[in-house]
Amino acid sequence: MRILHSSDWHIGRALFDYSLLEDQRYFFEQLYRTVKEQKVDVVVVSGDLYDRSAPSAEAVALLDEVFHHLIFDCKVPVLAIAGNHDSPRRIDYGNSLFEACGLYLAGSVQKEIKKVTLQDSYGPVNFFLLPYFVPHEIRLQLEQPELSGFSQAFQALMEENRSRFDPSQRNVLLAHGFFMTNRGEASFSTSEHAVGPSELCDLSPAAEFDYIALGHLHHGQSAGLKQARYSGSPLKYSVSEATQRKEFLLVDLNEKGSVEITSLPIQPLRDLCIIKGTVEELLEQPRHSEDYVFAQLEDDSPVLHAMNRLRAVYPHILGLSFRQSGKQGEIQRYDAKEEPMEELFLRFYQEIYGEDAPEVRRELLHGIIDHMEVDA
Ligand SMILES: [Mn+2]
Repeated sequence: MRILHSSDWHIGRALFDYSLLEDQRYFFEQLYRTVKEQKVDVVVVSGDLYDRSAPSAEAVALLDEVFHHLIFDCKVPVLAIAGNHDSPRRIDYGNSLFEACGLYLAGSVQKEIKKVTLQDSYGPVNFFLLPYFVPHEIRLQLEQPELSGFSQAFQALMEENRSRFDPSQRNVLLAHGFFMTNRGEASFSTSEHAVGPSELCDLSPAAEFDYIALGHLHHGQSAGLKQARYSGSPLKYSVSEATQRKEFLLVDLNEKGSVEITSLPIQPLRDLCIIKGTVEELLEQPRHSEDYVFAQLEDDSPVLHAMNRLRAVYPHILGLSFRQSGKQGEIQRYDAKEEPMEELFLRFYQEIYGEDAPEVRRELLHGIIDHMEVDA
């Protein structure tokens, strides 16, 4: 059985002011092509289908279109769970009806983990769909108030479902959260839900699964066990993800014990890059001008209207930063207690514009300060 594992679609997400719906649509076209070309048997999505718990109408319509296309045009079943960005109850909507078409959704965590069994020539493959949970939900579901933390809650839930797990068959777990067996390997980006040590969930109780399809971390990686993988998000969803490589995972489960994982790179409509140089350099020799760019400016002093000037050449510029350290980049101190306000302003003006304020502006400034002092 060939599984395509993806996660963290975050449909409806915006990057600064730019809606990513067009970029997401472009990604889904690639998903459909890959499913057909690679003869995928089932698509699994490990949470964060939407970016928000109350997604926009456009986002809902896009996910609807994606599920429809995968099921009716690509003719593959789809298994998906809610992530921490999704509303569990909204993801649960219609799930018993949708199952008749081959769409299996798990929104809220239940005592009995949803189990979906598919068949191939080697026999059954059991998929366990565990949506994002917090320990409190497991305490309530299992009526075990003493459970503390993610690891204990997860272990208890696995224990509860042990009798439904046949280790002689092939078993796949879908889960969303910060699962690790080796913390040192984790790699985060700022677009993920803040991760603290208390959210770390030990994956060892699931060690018997043949494959664990994880979601939550946007950087594709192993979760300590070689058969436990984060597919990562399909697109770069924050500047901190600029250097990441985005991928689909193809997982081949043949006879029991045989698992092969292949990574397929995703080609974005627009990449997200960090560009470095002075404003003049970036304007004269544009690179990545069609991509989403974040400019790290290397000018010696602040540049007026830098954002607007760069936008003319980089229509998808996200933001910019000025050099923070070094003698020339040091920010001058302005202390109103030590210097008359008028002189302070003129010195500031000189620094920003590189020239003294003309007479007309000096007069204007003088008038304003006079007025303020009278008022005070
Ligand atoms: Mn998440």
